[in-house]
Amino acid sequence: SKAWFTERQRLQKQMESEPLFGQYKGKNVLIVQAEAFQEFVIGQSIGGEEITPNLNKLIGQSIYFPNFYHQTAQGRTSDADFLTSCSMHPLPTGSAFIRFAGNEFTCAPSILKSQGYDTTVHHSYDGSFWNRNNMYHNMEYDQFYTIKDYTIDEPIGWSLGDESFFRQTVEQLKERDKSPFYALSITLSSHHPFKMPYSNQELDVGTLQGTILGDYLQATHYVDSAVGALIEDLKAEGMWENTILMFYGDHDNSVYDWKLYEKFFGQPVSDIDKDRIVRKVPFFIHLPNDENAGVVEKAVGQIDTTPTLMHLLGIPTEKSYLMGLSMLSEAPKSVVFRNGGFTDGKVYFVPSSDGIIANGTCYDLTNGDPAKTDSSACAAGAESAKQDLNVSDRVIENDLIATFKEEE
Ligand code: GP9
Repeated sequence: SKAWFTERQRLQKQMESEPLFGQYKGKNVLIVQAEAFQEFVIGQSIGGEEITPNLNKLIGQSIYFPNFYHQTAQGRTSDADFLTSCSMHPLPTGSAFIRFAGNEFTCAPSILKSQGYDTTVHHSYDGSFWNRNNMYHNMEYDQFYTIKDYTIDEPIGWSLGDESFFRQTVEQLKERDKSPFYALSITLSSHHPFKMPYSNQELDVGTLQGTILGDYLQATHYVDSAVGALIEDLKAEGMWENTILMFYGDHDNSVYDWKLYEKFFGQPVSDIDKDRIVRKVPFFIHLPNDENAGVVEKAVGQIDTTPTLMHLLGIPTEKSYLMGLSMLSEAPKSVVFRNGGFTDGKVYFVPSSDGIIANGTCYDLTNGDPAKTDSSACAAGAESAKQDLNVSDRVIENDLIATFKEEE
């Protein structure tokens, strides 16, 4: 496991000579982790209206990754947080936040704290959910703002509507008045089963009215408008131009009634499309002055989030234990899923339930429509995916980062 990380750190070190490394040194960072926010709604319309007009507009002003995959497992939102902040795989069972909150990790907040950043995390729900209180303490956040720190002036679903949540989060950052800051804000309004108050159901979803997918579209439309308001607020407060904003979805929506999706898309959905719809979430990086905007098609995953951020901020990671690689680098990479599947953008591997690689299904992605191909085309990638998952599990289950650090 140590050798695996030594090799990874060598690759990360190489990336320090790439053009974007350190271009945004010292900038503030605001991350939005959006509840159950999937990629398939981006760019789509229903009843003549765009579902996500604000995010659609943001595509032209950001680095946008349409092939960004969530890699979560049973730990759901906590897995997304662990993947993106700590750059390790989730566990095969349970949540690392709950099972190993006392371990040594090298997560974004502690790395940034050591670089002089003020680090905060904001989520308007009970601080004990997913064992966040303990895990965030371990991750060395300066402060965790929970439901106790918010005024519930827009009640939606489990707690507070995202629009008010964002507004109060910006107020909290203003009150702290510390620079540079790193803030993670975790939304909640679009939580399953996606029932929004009637007055927030703005779309005409037609025949999807009264279905869970129709409700989901209404919820994502609401989240999009909350993000639009957040951007306006950041501009009004003079924070927009000195802050890196990242936005990504945490995991899928648990809606697997494919008849509903076929109605929505107006066409049948193939097995491989189902797999990819479930796994893809959007990822945006907005840089000051809309710099470096463009769509990057390469396959990337949640585990690459912290290495990408460190790349932009110019913070070396060879003393950290991060399993991902910067999405901004040219280096080839592949995205590993907890079930042993993976994609490198050229092939996409769906493992069989017996775990035998030769029994899995390998798709060729290079000719437009994904086509089944011989499983041998995925064999090496699947082997390496298995190894990555084993390394991650071994390190977490035996608290090996603590050992590595002792040996440094
Ligand atoms: C609760 C929220 C939801 O605090 O993060 O978590 P989920 O149920 O989506 O894993």
